[in-house]
Parts: sequence; structure tokens; C-alpha cells
Amino acid sequence: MENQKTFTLPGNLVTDGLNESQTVPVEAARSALTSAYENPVLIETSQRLAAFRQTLEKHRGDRQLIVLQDFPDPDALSSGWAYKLIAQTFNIQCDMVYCGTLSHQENIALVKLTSLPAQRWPLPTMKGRDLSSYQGCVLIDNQGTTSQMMPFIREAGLPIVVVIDHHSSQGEINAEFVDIRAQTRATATILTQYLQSGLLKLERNLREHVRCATALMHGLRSDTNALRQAQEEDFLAAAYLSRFYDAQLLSEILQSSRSRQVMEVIERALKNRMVQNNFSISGVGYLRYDDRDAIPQAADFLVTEENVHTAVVYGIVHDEDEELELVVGSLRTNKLTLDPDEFIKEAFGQDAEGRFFGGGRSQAGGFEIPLGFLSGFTESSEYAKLKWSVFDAQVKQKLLRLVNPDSTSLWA
Ligand SMILES: [Mn+2]
Repeated sequence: MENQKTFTLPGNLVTDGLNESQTVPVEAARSALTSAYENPVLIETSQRLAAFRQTLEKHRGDRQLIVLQDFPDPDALSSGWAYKLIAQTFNIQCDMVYCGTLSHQENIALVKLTSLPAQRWPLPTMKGRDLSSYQGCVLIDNQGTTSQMMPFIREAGLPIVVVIDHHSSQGEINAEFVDIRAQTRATATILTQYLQSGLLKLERNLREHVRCATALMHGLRSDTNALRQAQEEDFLAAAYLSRFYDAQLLSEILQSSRSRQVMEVIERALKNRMVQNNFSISGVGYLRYDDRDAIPQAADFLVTEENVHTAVVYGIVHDEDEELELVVGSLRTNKLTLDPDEFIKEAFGQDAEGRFFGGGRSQAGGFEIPLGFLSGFTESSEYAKLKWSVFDAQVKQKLLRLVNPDSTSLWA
């Protein structure tokens, strides 16, 4: 009889109700294939979705700590929020934390205007925190390498339950559920796909949902250069979010203005830049911890110059509270064949423990090099100048080796 014929579905197609056996009656196979064809996102994520759901199910009733990178950007903040809302439906309570600062004016505006539930846990307060009320930690838009909180989390024995990220792999991670998609432009796109697939049904009349959708729209716009570098999946995610987000609120967030300090760093970056082989390289000297986000903004600006495809801006960031100093740098590129992750890893290499000083994602990257023994404020401005010129020359030298392999010497 016709209706007793069966069909074996491809292994990557797991749809609701069919995830036990892949061999199903022809009619069921036909409808599963048709709906998958109509919504390609579903095929991509269905297997992961099942695994994600299973992990959340297993941790019902837990309390989790969502750890964002030290200087969270809109993609991280909004994706962390979406995870928190999804987890809530599994009765998992999450606290979303970061230990640096929100220095970009747009990020401050995002958090304020949407009442985004992220908390700052400054590093000096970490020692006194009791992490025993949490059963697990969740890394969103990072893999633990960009948070100074991680040593404390490891020490507390908090297991990493979930990792969702789009940066290139930063090495082995031991987590229950890992969804790392280096080809995806924004983590917000990944979280939006999870929302869309039904893990949490967004409601237009819930203020928190509207605000989170607005934050996700901002996150995915900001990681795709205002959608200019968006791919099909980002547009699909944005299309879905467009049903829920508040356009007025988003434009308020985007209209936030730059601080005077940021303007001054951009000015220094412009003045100090050297352009070689379509790379624009600029050291901006010392800057306060709170102004650190001026560095990527300056790189965003320098890359807009004619005949420049890649900009690298760096400076020495000092944290007065901690007497800590580090070289912080950002790379921005329009050159599609340049892989920022590879470039930065190759330029700066690894520290004594084998950790890379930085990495990246598509079209953007960053690095942080601790000054270690040379850290710390000094009374002598001569000494400060000398220190900067040494680090400036060292960073330039490392970069120029890749930018212009023929002339290896700065001094030639
Ligand atoms: Mn991101």
C-alpha cells in the first residue's frame, strides 16, 4: 500500500516529533522536507536546537552566571539578554555580568534606554564574591578568553554549561553545549534564530520582549557594519526582529553622541597614522580605562580613508584603581581576504602560557598585551614618553612584518 512506504530523512534534518527515528512515512517526510525547504534556517539549526533544548532542560531550576567579555559590545549585551530570557522559560535564573566598563557611548545608551539587565562586577570585587549560589556559567559572544573573570570562575569550580559565539575558535573549551559559528556575522543572529525556532515566543505587547528585540537589532547591526556586511541569515534574523523591535528606541540609541575624550583619541589616531600598503597604523599613546572604547572607534574611522583597507589603532590603557597597564589595540578591515583572527595571532603570537594576545572575527579583531613588570604610573613624564615609544615601536614592528614583508626594519 502506498501510505506504508517510508523514507529516510537526511541526518541533519531533525524536526519536531521526528527526532527519534529518521525513517518516517512518506507523507511525513514530504511535509518535513517542504517546511525545511521553505525555512532553510531550520535545517541549519534543528540539530543544535535539539541539543540546546536538552541542555536547558537538564539544568531546570539552576542559577547561572552569564559572563560577557570585559568590554561588552551591543552584540554581546543583547545576545546575553536573549539567552537570559530563553533560560527563564526553563526556570533557570541568570545574572549577566562583565568586569570591565561600558565605555562606548552607544553601549551606555543601549543599557540605559532598554533597561538591559547587565551588571558590572569590577575585578577588585571578584575575590569577595560568593559564586557558590551558581550552578554554571554561560559564555555569550566570547569563549572566556576576553574576560578577566574566568580565573575566578575556574577557581570556584563553576562548570561552563553553554558557549554561544561567532569568533574563531580560541582553543579547546570544555562545555556541555557549544555553538560556535565563525562564519556567522553576529551572535545576535544566532540567538534570534533560537528565538525564531520557538525556544521563546516573543510577544509584541511585552515591554521586555520589545526592548530585547530592539537590543538584538542593534547588536546585529553593529556587528555587520549597519547591515552592510550582513549575509542572508542576518537579514532573515533582522526581518524577524522587525516584527517586534521599537524603531524609535533604536534611533535614540544610535543618536548618542561621542564624549570629548573619544573625539580626542580619534584626533590623535588621525594625526599619528602611518599608511603603508593600504594599512593605516596608528598609536594613540596613553588613555584612561574608561576611554578604552575610543580605540575601536578610531579604527572604524581610519578605515574609511581612501586607499586604506585595514586600520590598526592601539594605545596603552591604564587602570588607576589597579595600577594595571596594557597595550590595547583594534583592527578593522574591508578587505575580505584578510582574516583578522589569523592576522592578529600571527602578528603578536602567544604569551608564556601559550595564550594568544588577541583574535578576531570577520572584519574586526583586537589584542591586549599586559605590560607586566613595566606596568604602573610614573611621576616622570620623560619615563612615560620613553615607555610609550618602546611599545609603540614594538607594536609597529610586529605589524609591519606582515604588512610589508620586504622592509622588515622600521629604521631603514
Ligand atoms: Mn559579536
